[in-house]
Amino acid sequence: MNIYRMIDANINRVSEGLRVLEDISRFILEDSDMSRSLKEMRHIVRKSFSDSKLITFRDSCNDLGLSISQSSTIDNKEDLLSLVEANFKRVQEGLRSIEESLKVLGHYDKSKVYERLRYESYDLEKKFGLKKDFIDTDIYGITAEEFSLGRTNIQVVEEMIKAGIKIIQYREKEKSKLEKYNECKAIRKLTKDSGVTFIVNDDVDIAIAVEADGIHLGQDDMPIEEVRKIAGNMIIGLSTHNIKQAKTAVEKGADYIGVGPIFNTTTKKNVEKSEGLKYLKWVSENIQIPYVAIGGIKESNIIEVKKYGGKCFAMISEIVSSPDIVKKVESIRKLLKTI
Ligand code: 3NM
Repeated sequence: MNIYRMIDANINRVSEGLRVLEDISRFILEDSDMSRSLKEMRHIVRKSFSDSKLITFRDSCNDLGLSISQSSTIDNKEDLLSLVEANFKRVQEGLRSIEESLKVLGHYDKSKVYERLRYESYDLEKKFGLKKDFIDTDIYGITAEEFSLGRTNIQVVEEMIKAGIKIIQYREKEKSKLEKYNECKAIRKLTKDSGVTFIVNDDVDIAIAVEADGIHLGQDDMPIEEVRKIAGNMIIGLSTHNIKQAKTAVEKGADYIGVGPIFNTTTKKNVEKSEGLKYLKWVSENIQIPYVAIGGIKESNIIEVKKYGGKCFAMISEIVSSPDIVKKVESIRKLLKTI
């Protein structure tokens, strides 16, 4: 049956991806723990079929798996990071395909094993330590059309990109789903063409549909663990307002946290209170994942935020309400260099 051939091809794909990653961790990064974990995963993938009837189908179609792997250009990567990313993707896609095929065949227990392996692979990718540090940048731009002086979100994003902002979040509370989807699709194209990280606020479905780099959640949104199940390895950010929320975000697997509001803001409705700068200082000293300071940050107070441990600064009104976004960003950057 063709579905067994599909499983076989994917077993090969997953094992090959794991082998490449294992070799990188062993010979280049010299990370024996990582290399062992990847090896164990590879053995589980191989072994889980050797004790089953499926093996008969595997042997009969080795050629297919081989030809797929030989025609693949996945290893033509110019740098290690791209190679690692591509191979984790290959592993995760293969695991998902096997998982779904097994469900169709009625092998539900085995399909659960593959689902677990897929989640483990997300963790390993994070631990691999080669993931792009997407927040290793100074300014985090966020859209808000109502404060954009009559400009559209698309025009503002174009300005932000021109200004050299490297991470942009689409945040729009009042528009319809379709309007948001259309804008996100256009922004995805602009950000992709310019190598800017693109995050969608709240709407996990839109983030997935437009292939955004990440999704940003609030405390009242779906739990991170659930979002992780559908968003896979996408960046997941979470707004936090106090120490307890920050600790929980880390435990639940957030890739970064928003820390705020640092100062009073009228941009976000019903924002939770926070100890602002004091909370930011605590995060800077105690939290190991990336964080972004947010809430009421302006050119006039950003130095203070930096002194309390701010490294990446999210600003809405200060940027989108500026008549000349390029000049505003230039001026903020110049100021940030003074301390
Ligand atoms: N989140 P402005 S404060 C979207 O504290 C948002 O989590 C916040 O807008 C939080 O830069 C905020 O105009 C609004 O003050 C930030």
